[in-house]
Amino acid sequence: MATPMKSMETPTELYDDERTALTKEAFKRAFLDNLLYVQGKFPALASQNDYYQALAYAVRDRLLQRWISTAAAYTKQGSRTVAYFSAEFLMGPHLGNNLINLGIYEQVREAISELGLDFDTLLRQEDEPGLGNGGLGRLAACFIDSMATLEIPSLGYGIRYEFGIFHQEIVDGWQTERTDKWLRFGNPWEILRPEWAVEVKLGGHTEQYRDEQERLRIRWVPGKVVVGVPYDTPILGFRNNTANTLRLWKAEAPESFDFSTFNRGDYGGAVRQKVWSETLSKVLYPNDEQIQGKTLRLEQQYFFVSASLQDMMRIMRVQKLPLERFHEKFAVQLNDTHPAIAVAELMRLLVDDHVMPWEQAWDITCKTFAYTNHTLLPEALECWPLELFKSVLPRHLDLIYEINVRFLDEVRIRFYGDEARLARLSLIDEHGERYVRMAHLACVGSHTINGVAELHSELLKQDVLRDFYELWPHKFGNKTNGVTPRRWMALSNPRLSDLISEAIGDSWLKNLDELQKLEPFAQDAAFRQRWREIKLANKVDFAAFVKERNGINIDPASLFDVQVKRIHEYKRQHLNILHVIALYHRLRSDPNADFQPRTFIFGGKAAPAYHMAKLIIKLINSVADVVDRDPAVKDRLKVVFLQNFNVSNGQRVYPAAELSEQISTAGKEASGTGNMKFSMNGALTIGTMDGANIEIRQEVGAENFFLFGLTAEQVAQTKGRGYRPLEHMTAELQEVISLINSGFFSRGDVQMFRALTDGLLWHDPYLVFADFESYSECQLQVSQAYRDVDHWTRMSILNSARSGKFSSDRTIREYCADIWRAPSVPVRLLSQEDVKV
Ligand code: NBG
Repeated sequence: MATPMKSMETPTELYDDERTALTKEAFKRAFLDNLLYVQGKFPALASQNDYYQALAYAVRDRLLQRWISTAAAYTKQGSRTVAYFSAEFLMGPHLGNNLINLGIYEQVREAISELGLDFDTLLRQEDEPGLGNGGLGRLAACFIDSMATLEIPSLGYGIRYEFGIFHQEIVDGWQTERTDKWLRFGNPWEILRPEWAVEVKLGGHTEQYRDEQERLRIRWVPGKVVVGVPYDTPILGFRNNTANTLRLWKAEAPESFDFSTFNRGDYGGAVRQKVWSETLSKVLYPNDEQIQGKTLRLEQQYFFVSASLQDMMRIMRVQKLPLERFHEKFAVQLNDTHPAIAVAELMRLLVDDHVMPWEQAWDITCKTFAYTNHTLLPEALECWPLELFKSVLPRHLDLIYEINVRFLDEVRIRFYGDEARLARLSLIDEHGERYVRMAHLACVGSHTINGVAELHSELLKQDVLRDFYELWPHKFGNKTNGVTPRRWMALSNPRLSDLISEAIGDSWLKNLDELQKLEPFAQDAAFRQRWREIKLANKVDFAAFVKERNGINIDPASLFDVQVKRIHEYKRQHLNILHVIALYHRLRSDPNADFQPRTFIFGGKAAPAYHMAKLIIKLINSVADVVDRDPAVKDRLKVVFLQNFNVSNGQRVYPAAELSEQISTAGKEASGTGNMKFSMNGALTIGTMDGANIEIRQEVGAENFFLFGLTAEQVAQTKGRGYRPLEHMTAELQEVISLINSGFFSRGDVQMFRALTDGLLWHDPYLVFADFESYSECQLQVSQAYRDVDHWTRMSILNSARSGKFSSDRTIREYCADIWRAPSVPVRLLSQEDVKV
């Protein structure tokens, strides 16, 4: 592997003492010290993981000074702080990224190899913290990276799941899940802060009482109490002195034993309480875009939200700020509705615990929160059955009723006599079984509501949140997603990053719009040649990785066509694989056909209970298997399913991709962020008019984008007319379906894929058939375009050059300006003198 960003090595001053100096000698010394004093090993006994840990601790020591300096600067300034509330943070490995941001990647690599160790092997030892499902969790990670880079005081608040997203293994073509034991060897990047632990109540009931001043108050008598213990991870800015904090909560029992129960001889009962408490932060729910109405999930959400709000109140106390100024001190962003219970919890803390008048508390609450919606899929909108909700959060249900009564009073006056509208807007769904609607709670309690791409934000206003839009149009806006170019270019694609820096200087990593300066280079034949060589080198690396993982050979000269993302019907991996089968059929029917060799690469996890998604994985693997064994298509067609797609594997695949598949049914993908990573790294997109694809196409130019399929409007019309998939059946599609149903890909088992093919023939809710022909044709254009090597390279360079908009720095600037009103606070490094005890 090449090393990231040779040109970027400009280590800024750090502590220049013997322990943390940046000289290679000091670093080696620290590394070997850690091996002995932290890991308790010496070289003859040390494993690669011991070396990784020793290295990670040496790096951590070198970033703590920034962390302390940042804390000091923020405390002194009393600055406004963004609190990003998210049930998921899909961080990916820390080591490489921290080295990039500190500007010491190359130096450390050299130090390690001078000690006779393989640096890349050590990097690979890190078990990535996979505390998220997909786009939503990874967005949170990109956002906190950008906030640190832009020097915005911020805290990420979430859950320290003991088990993150499951590890996917393919067995006989089927997905199987293994628990993700990412903490097994310890986590050198986090620091436990037991002194800031807080108690969180759950269950029980409420009662009225009079306090000493004879005021009537409400007391929540909980059924159980857990302790939230914070674990802090520093989040470095890129080449500045900022180190913000990601604070994740672990659930523990209040006492390690319930001694009264124990003394009665009920050892089992005593332990049960402890075990139950720890269950709370045990595991991430592995569903994206599908709610699971489980009590434990609601408890998790409330647990981290309550712990975080209490923590923020502690910070106010430390800084001697009155609670009346909570909204001035903190801007809270709700990452989807998962933390929406925060609206009711802040009200409870202010009204019940701090005896604040309702109106004032409500004013503070509404000025504190803003809500981001991430999906239009109805099955993902969180609703809690009333009884379940009451059993976990009895006090909050009362508060929600009160919020609702006051809210509906307002609506009644605005929309005189419109009873249907009242029912639609109510925080409580009263059709049949009653539910608490979390999106409604988020909308009512937030000053701003945003979607994550232009189209998505429009559809929110027209569709899912239409009534709220009609009520409060001023609350609505758009914030198109972005991704961090530090991880997704500098770290993962060092060759390309070095070439870019050589051509236009290296400030593009802080200001991605500067990539525009690459445009003239698209006309430069020598530059194009180097651009191609780099893509080829990345493909060769990736082919070696596939060989090691899947045991198959793929040809780096073939077109690398990639679809990596969660497996979901709306994302239409089945559209892709049906097209692959069509190509296979063409090749078998006409062996001498003129054919552009292609390697189709798939990757992604299916929610464990999502049978159709798992069947799609099985079909992809079955096709891969047949194609691989068939000499008739050898060297022309290959299909690869990459196991366990995660951040680390993403870092390998984006740089090697040439075609990016963004083929969701229009109107279904809120934004997409993988689409941006591909484009930055010079892949061309084949895609529908959906999510951020539309904006990517607008930026890179229609002539540098392969568009196909129905628009969101046409999708709606088609469905409105009563869609019948069979009307879109073509001769080729017929062959494809017959081949699957004949058992050709399932060793004669004609039943295996029936659920899939029948689903398409008779329902096809995501309009695979309606778009199939348009997709096939567009793929032909791709193949033709690929043959014009120079033209393709020009398009590739322009994709990268015009991807500046899709930096998460741009997104965060917009959030800061329009929603958070949080100014930046540059950090000055403290000297040793400043921190002397
Ligand atoms: C996802 C959307 C993506 C979007 C990410 C980040 C959920 C609920 N939503 O299109 O499907 O890019 O959020 O905004 O995971």
